[in-house]
Amino acid sequence: MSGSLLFPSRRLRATPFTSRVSALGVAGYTVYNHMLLATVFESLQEDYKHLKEYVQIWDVSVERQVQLLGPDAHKLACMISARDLTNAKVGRCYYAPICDQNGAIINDPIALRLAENKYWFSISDSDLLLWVQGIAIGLGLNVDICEPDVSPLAIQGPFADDLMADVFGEEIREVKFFHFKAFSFRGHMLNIARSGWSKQGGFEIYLDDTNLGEELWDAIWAKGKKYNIRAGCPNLIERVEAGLLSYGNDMNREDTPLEIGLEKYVSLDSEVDFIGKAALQKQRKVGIKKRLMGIEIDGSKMPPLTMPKKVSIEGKNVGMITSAVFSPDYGGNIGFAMIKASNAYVGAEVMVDSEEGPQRGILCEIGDLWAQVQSNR
Ligand code: THG
Repeated sequence: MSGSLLFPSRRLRATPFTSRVSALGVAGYTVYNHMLLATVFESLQEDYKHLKEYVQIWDVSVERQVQLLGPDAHKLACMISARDLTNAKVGRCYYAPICDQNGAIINDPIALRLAENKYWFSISDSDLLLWVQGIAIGLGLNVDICEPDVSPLAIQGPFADDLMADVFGEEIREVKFFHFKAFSFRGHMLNIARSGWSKQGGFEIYLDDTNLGEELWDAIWAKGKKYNIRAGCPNLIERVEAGLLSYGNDMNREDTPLEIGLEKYVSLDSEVDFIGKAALQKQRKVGIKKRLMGIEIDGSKMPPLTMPKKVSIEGKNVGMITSAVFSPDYGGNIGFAMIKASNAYVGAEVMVDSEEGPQRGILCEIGDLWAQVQSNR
C-alpha cells in the first residue's frame, strides 16, 4: 500500500495476500467490507484483455464469510435467504439474495452448505453479520455466528482449469459450476468451488488459514508462469458485459430482487417462509415500478461512474445509470440503467447526461450485452 492515497490503518484490514497484491503492481483499490479490494493493475482495458486470454489470480478476501454453525444453522439460513435453501445440498453453492422485511435487498451472497449444520454466506459489500446476529439473538436460536478466518482466492480465465490441475491434481477438472470440494494443499484441506465474479471460468479457493496465504499464492504463481499468469481483480468491463451486478452500485436497499432481474433466485412459490417473502409476493402481484436494464450509450469512451447519471426521455426523467464503461469487444459504452417500468422497453431511445453533454442511449436486456460481445468475437 506504500505510495497510495489511502492512509493505512487496522480498519482497512489487510488480507493474507496483501503483500503479493502490492508487490505485483496494483494501481487502484476500492474499499469493500472494510477491506481493500484491487480494482486495476495495468489498466482496466489491459487487465480485461489479459483476463479473457490467459489466467489471473485475484485476492477476493473481501468476499467475507458469515458462518452459521449449530443446530439452528439450517433454519436460520432458510429464514434469511430469499432463495429456497430447504433442500440445499452439502457441497453446493447457491446465489441467494437476502432481503429485509420490505423485500429490499440487503446483500446478494453466495451461500455454501458445508455440512448439515454449517453454512457460509460469502457476502457482497454490506454488514450482513449484524443482521444475521440480530435475528438469531431476537429469536433465541441455537446457532453460533461469526466471521471466520476465511479468504477466497480466485483463479479466473481460460487457463484456470489447466493451472488448477497442475497445483491440485487432475480431479479438480471434475468440479461442476457452483459445486465445491476439499482439496489438499501441502496436507491442509481447502474448499475449492468452481465459481468467481467473471464469465471467463475458474475457481475460488476458500483459504481458511491466514498463515498459509503467501505460500498458497506463491505455489499458484510458480505453476502459473507457463500460462502467463498475472495478478488481477474483478474487472469492471468484463463484469458489465457478463451482467454481473454489484451491490452498492447496481442495487441497494432501495431495490428489490424483482426490480433488478434476480427473480429466478427468489422462491416466491415454494413452501419456505423467509424474511421479505410477503412483501415480494405483493410486489409481484401489483407489479414493479422500476426495472434494471442493459444500455448502450453513444459518444466517446466513458470513464467509470462516481455518481449515477440521469436518464431522460423527451426531457422527462426516467431513471439513472448505475454502472457504465467502454467495452472494446462490444465496441461501445455499455452499462446498466434503473428505469421507470413504464419506460423500460428493449429498443427504447433515451438521453444520458454525461461530462460531454447529453448522449443517446438504447435500452436492452442485461443478457443482450453478453450475447452481443460473443457475436463480435
Ligand atoms: N464469489 C464469492 N463471494 C461473492 C462473490 C463471488 N460475494 C460477493 C459477490 N460475488 C456476490 N454476488 C454474486 C453475483 C453473481 C454471481 C456470484 C456472486 C454469479 N452468478 C452467475 C451468473 O450470473 O452467471 C450465476 C449463478 C447461478 O446461476 O447460480 O456467479 O463472486 N465467493
